[in-house]
Amino acid sequence: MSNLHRRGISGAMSFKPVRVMGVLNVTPDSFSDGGRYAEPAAALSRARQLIADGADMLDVGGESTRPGAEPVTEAEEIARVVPLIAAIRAESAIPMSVDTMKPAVARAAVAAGATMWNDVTALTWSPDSLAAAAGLGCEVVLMHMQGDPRTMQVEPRYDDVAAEVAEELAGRAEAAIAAGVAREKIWLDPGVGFGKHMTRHNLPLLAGLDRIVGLGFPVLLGVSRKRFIAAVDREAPPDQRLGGSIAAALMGVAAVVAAVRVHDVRETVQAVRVWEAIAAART
Ligand code: HH2
Repeated sequence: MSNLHRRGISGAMSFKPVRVMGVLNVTPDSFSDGGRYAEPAAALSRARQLIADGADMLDVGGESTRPGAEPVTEAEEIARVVPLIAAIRAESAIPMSVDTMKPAVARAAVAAGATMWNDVTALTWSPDSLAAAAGLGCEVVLMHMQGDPRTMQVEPRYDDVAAEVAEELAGRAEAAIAAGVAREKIWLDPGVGFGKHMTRHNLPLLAGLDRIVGLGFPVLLGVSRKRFIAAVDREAPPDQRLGGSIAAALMGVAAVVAAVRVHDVRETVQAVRVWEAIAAART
């Protein structure tokens, strides 16, 4: 059975709508929204807007992972994300991840109400990461990256990108389980744009998403506003990449990812609901 069939047509039993995760970056330098929500009041009102727009989950980040980004101290990152997570939790039960590599930030965020640790280093940043995730008992996203944010775009190399990413993610999932993370808490993410050539790697990775979905864990896909969109079409700043973001997110829906991580929640929710409604109407 094709993935398309699994997502939409094989009957209500197997039909699971894709979830939309709204991005909330409280950083001065994120690639598409840096500086816009650095003030606490602006960040909280953005969170409310994302929820009103139909977000099923939120992802709060206090350190940019864009290529070449400078690291942030633990204390600074905690100061950025923890009060915001607590303020959102005070008014909403929405599932919420913290986008961080640092175990101390993840611990503080979960104590404040985060339900998921989104780690772009797949629990490799610190020797304490695996044990910290096991101890927290929250959901955890293991994202694939070749290299680290400062150097990852210098010269990424793969022979078969989708197969290699799938194999490495399977290895990280095994490591997490061996360290005591419950299997059902683990999500995988192919890490589009993280140590991948703009078109030579990101496109075959997206075309081969079923390799990663086939590992049997829920998959989170982040394509929103990423640079490869401008490389495929024409040069455009991040906030003018909505069409490409939606097209790539729908490729994920077709491949049966569990959730898409996006900046433009309302538009993406509308696109995936229409996609799913048409798929469900097939006979
Ligand atoms: N992409 C970004 C950041 N975190 N986490 C996961 N799991 N998957 C992704 O694809 C992903 C991620 C980059 O986007 P953004 O948060 O908008 O920018 P920045 O890292 O500059 O804050």
